[in-house]
Amino acid sequence: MMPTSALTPAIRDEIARLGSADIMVGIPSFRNAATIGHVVRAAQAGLVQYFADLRPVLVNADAGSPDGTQRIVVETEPPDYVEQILLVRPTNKLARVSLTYPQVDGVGGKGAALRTLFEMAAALKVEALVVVDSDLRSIVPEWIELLAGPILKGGYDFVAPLYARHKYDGTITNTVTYPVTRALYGHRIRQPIGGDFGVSGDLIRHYLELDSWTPDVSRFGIDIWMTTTALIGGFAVCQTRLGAKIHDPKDPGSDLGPMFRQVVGTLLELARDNADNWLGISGSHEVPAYGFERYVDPPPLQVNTLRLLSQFHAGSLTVCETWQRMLRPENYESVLLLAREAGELAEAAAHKLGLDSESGGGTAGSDGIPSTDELSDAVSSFHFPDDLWARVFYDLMVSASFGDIPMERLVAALVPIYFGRVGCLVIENRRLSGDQAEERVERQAREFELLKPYLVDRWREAAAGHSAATGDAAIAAAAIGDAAAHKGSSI
Ligand SMILES: Nc1nc2c(ncn2[C@@H]2O[C@H](COP(=O)(O)OP(=O)(O)O)[C@@H](O)[C@H]2O)c(=O)[nH]1
Ligand SMILES: [Mg+2]
Repeated sequence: MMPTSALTPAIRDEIARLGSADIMVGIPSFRNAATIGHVVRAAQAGLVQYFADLRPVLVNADAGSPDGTQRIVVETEPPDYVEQILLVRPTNKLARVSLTYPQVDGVGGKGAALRTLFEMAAALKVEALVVVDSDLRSIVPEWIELLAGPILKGGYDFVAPLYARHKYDGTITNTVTYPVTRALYGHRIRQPIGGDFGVSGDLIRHYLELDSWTPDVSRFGIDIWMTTTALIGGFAVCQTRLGAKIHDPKDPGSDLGPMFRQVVGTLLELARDNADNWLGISGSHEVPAYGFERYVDPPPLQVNTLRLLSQFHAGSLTVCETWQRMLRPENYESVLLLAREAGELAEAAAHKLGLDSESGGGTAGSDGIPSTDELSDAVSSFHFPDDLWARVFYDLMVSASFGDIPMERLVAALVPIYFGRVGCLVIENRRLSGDQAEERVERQAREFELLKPYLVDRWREAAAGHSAATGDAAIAAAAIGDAAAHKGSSI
């Protein structure tokens, strides 16, 4: 269903006051008082330095943060500060707005904030919208050019970021969204959920017309939804080299569960409803990258690998039945064995390191908990194979589209397996350089491509069975017949 968008009277007033603009920077936020001032200053300076002839507007869509985030946006250095640091006099006055966005169908979150930004951008008829996160430390004015330039100068509709990230950062991207988007839709977009994007006016209008918006899209599903619907819609997509992404750090084992469910749930629903778009595609191709290459070392992150392995094991006790129903028998057996092994290794390691079972809850390298390396050394024999991970994900896709278990339950059951997979990657990458870890991500992505026929075969089989059972000829046609005739690129 198309979401109902009720812009508040305050937002309508803003739109009426602003009239129109050429370029917009949008910043979603929730409790980012400590960092958003820097992002606003960088965006302002970028608009003046690189797009002096365009009429700019900067909009912050906030969740109603109690920490003064919105006040900082409107009170951060006045625009003449830009004149002092750049020695450029702005030709056009910069309109700077902070507003509290309305929920979409009763749901708030990053995606709901972006929906307000899309509606404002469309109402103001902007040519390019640049969206950047409010917890960024590494943003510089040039990012505005790097994200809007391909749209304004190159005719692109969607600009995805390319960053140097620490080898332990971006785990949802590395294990799911990058390899799956690449294997399904054939485009090698390295950061499909990076958070910092450029979008053309045409694509914004397309976004507002789609009826695939769900509650998860109103939350953290928004990024994969934007990227995937741009690909499905055939829009011109490129990447842009931004350098390092430095933002508020998150430990995958404690901070990323809900985000993982929202991102993966969105990816699965889009795959289910657009099978005729991806069934015929094999292989993948490079996506053009804009901007000069950079060499940077992102700051290190700590990950509690013992906790990841313990949570994988805990999953085998709590959601084992769902695993059994969503996975093929041989994959289920392998996952169960691995989860038990993870539990044993984590327990032995905790004992050896003198940690009580509670310490699994702390952050590696602090609170008396050993560093990522020390924890990982203690469980170094743990190995979760690339091909098993790909098969698990593909089994999940088939179950989510044709099985009788609700999507939320399936996605929740994948979370502990994802923890096991991430645990293995962190353990195995601990001695590798950033470049070597990147090569592992590529190897895994190739595995997803190699195994795509495994997915397609099972998808067609399940679709045929499903349509026989329900008499749903439309699904069968979409899944079997059309795929054969599909134009799909097969590079
Ligand atoms: N408006 C709004 N923004 C949010 C909400 N949750 C997160 N954000 C913003 O979305 C961006 C990305 O969130 P973050 O937690 O840094 O996620 P990550 O960096 O992608 O892991 C940041 O700018 C957040 O302030 C929310 O509920 N409402
Ligand atoms: Mg962040």
